[in-house]
Amino acid sequence: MPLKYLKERLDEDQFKKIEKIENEALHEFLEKYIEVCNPSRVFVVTDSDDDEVYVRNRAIMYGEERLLITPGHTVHFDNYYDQARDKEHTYVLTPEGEKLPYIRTMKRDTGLKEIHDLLIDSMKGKEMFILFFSLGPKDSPFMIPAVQITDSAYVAHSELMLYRKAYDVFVRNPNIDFMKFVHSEGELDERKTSKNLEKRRVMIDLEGNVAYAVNTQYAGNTIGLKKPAFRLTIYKALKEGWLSEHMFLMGVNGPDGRVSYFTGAFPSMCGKTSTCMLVGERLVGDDLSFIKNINGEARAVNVENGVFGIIQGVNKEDDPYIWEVLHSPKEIIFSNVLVHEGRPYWNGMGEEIPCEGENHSGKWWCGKKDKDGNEIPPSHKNARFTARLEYFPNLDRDALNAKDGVKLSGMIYGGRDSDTWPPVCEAFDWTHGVVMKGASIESETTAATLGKEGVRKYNIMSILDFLSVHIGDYLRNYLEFGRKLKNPPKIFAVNYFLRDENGNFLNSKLDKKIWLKWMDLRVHGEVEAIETPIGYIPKYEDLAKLFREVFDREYTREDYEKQFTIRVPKLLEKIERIRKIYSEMYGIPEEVFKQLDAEEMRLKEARKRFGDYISPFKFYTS
Ligand code: SPV
Ligand code: MN
Repeated sequence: MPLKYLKERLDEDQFKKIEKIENEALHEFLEKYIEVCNPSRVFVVTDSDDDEVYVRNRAIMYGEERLLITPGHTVHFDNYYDQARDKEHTYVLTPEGEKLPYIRTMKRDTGLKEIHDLLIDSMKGKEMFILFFSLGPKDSPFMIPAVQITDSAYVAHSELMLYRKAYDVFVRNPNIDFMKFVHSEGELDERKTSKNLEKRRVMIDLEGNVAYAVNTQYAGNTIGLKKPAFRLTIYKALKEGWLSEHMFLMGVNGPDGRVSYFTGAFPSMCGKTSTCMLVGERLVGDDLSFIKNINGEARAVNVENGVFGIIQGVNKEDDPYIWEVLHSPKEIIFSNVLVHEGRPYWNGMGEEIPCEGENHSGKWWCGKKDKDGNEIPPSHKNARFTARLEYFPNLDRDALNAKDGVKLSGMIYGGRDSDTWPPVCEAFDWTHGVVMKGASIESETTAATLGKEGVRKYNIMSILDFLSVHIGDYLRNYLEFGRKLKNPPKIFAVNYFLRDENGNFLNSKLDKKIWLKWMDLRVHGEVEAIETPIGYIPKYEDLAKLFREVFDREYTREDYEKQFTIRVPKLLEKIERIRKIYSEMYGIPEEVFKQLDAEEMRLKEARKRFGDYISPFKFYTS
């Protein structure tokens, strides 16, 4: 009897919290992992403020977080070699370990055995936290209830800031179905960071609706509700016919107080955060969106309730909202930054950084090298901040809390592309957009990632790292989703990284605001556009007007012409690359190849008429 077992293992006050929830599956789940992980105490986190304060205090008491000078601010360090998602050791468990393109899979039985062996006694002498959340707004058609078990007070604390607490949902709804997350940071070293990194594992059990992480603390591996859950929700969305996407959600302010909502998918470090945080627009979410068909309309919500954002490069001028949040006395966890005299510092903050302190490598000084001889920067390039969305002055609160989500006007896809796509382009229709924009995203590697710079990497919908289903099935569901909508969102592609033949960027950082304003006008049918072989692009006159209105800036015909030139050879090369990728997989929907062929034909015809590099003005009258 699970409840009997729990009564024996839990203190009376903690057991009472569990007893209030009538849910056999939950009781069995807790019994199983208390037995396996064998913690010395268990704390059940309800929705009360007291419980939250308890978790926060434990994070400090156990040394996983340390107080900084500003009230509410703490710092957390991950192991020097535990600074990012561990793709190598993340597995999607499939019945027989079937291969899926671009996904690391493992036979379910084997994976479950491996992870459970690692979990045995993993919490001995430690405290287990049990937490209840809702992915998406509570009591909404989007809600997915979830339970997290973890022995990390830092992980529990982070989740309380990033997700909607939902203990009450479990109490009110006996036997509600839920997603499950089990995490143990494993043995810690003297700096309170995970020690046995060679035994670091993340396992996604689709069939059991459980995700596991062990011997790691880095949030991208351990915060069950974030990326581990994402693999489970992608699978669930496929089964149920909706979309779970790696997308921000934002509102763009149009004329006369109108707001249009957009989602946006970008690989990391390609402008995702800077787009949804644009000054004067409305932030709803920065990382994950659920999109459902509600009465024939595509409606979207933010899965989360907070931001786990990259801190490198955040400065006063470019990121005023984030800067303001990071400098207010609010609850913020800084991770893997440099700390000197109780203050956090990070690369690219636009202020002088001290030459000593403590960072992810321990005691740090300017010029310090790691054991491979690499110079250690003040903060890790993936150093982050964790903050609640409610702190952001640009938050669209109503949209965040709307139970039916917001009506989606458009979906944006972007990547780092120096020479192929124009700055903004609207797809002809849903199918064209899904295939030729979303499923064709490529992004060039940057100095920030390991390996060679400027190498184009295929990254379908910017979701490749997280896919848990076959790409063909994923695409079929996407295509089908749009077909069932009365009026599908318009699909746009953007490219903030286009360069001229001398390698100079053709746009300034803020031009993206103009593209968004143009999209808003397009979704309301208020401006015309020019038809090109790859989709609709803006008319010069409309952009010039927007640049004038928004920035009081002149936008020249020369700039427009350079930016929106249709680069036929580059576009054809891209089609070749994408076609090759999809032809090497099985089970890809026929539409994918049809769209690629049709676009190739259009490009070749245009080349016959106008040549290789075609001025946008050429398409004005034709
Ligand atoms: C990303 O890398 O896409 C992130 C950070 O949002 S992580 O939580 O590590 O996935
Ligand atoms: Mn992300």
